[in-house]
Amino acid sequence: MEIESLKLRKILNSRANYTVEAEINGVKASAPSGASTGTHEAKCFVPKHLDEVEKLLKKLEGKDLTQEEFDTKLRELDGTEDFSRIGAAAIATSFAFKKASGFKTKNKFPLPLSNVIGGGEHGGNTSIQEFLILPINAETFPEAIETNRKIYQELKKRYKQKIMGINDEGALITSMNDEQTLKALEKVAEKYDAGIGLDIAASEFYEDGKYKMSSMRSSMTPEHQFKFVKKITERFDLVYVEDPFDQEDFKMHAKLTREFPDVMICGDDLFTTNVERLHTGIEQSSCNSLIIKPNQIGTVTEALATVDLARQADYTPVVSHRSGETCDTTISNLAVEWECPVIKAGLADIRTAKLNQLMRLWDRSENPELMF
Ligand code: 2PG
Ligand code: MG
Repeated sequence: MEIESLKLRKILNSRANYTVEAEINGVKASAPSGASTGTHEAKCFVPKHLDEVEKLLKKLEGKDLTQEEFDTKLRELDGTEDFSRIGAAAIATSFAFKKASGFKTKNKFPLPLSNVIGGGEHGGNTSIQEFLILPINAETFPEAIETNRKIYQELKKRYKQKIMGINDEGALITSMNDEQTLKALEKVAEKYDAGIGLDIAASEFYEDGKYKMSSMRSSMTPEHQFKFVKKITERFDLVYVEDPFDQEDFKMHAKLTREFPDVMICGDDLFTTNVERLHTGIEQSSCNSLIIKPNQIGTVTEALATVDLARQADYTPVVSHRSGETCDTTISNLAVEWECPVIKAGLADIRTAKLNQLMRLWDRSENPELMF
């Protein structure tokens, strides 16, 4: 695609912080941002002198490039390993380029994995960051959305006295601790035939060799953490467990994957959408699934390379939003184009943009089907 015009600007995100919006040939896209970020992620900040970054990237105007060439140019112009020069402008422009060149439409759709109760870095009283539901028995995308929506609404009604608000991802904040939350969720999820998942985001409470879950008043060694995760996975029949251990602990992730080969054991902070880190994971058999957040690596091309490697190694790619979001819907289209069986997003607030985009694509598709 020929780049006729490229512009950058600051816009607000869901946390009332600034993020970067890019506009290429009149098509806009913006960068998301995380709160529980992995150490090995690309830097996704708003550059202090955005006008200078814009000037730098404007060198690409007039060029006719493929997505891969465009993303390589971004790397060259930035000149650092982790995009510490152009920050969030990398993923914003890479998304805008992809959007402007068009997505492939397919008829296979991801299953929505929805964050319904939350805590940790996103706000809430649990140390576990996300209590998720996966509508494993849904036969269509609208049916899947309806299951998750009903669960969210029923939680709101049933636990009214215990609900204190909603957090950064539109998930409910309650007065319950982690185990009480699981018990409460179990009742509602069972009723609607959905599976329960967790994003433990354990790196956020791993300190000096111990997992310190303040909500549970516990401080656990890695072995104890393993036993705890094993216990709740069995007791609540979890279908999905993300980041149960620290982001450097490939071994423990491998041990849990051996124990539960049929549960999606998913690496987010562990892999950071990075091919090299996924290679390490594959060598050690750590996890059988991974989170795909394009802004963790900085470009669409590199995120796709990670998806390709995941597929070769039989890891399930889960395309995911970030806790700091905009109404950008690029990841919804990418989940379809890349045939990723699951998409992780919230159900309420600004997050509906991603799910509504998938509703539209489903509606327009001739013979749509769920991939999961
Ligand atoms: C996660 C994400 C999204 P954040 O940990 O999976 O839910 O959170 O964007 O804050 O890293
Ligand atoms: Mg995560």
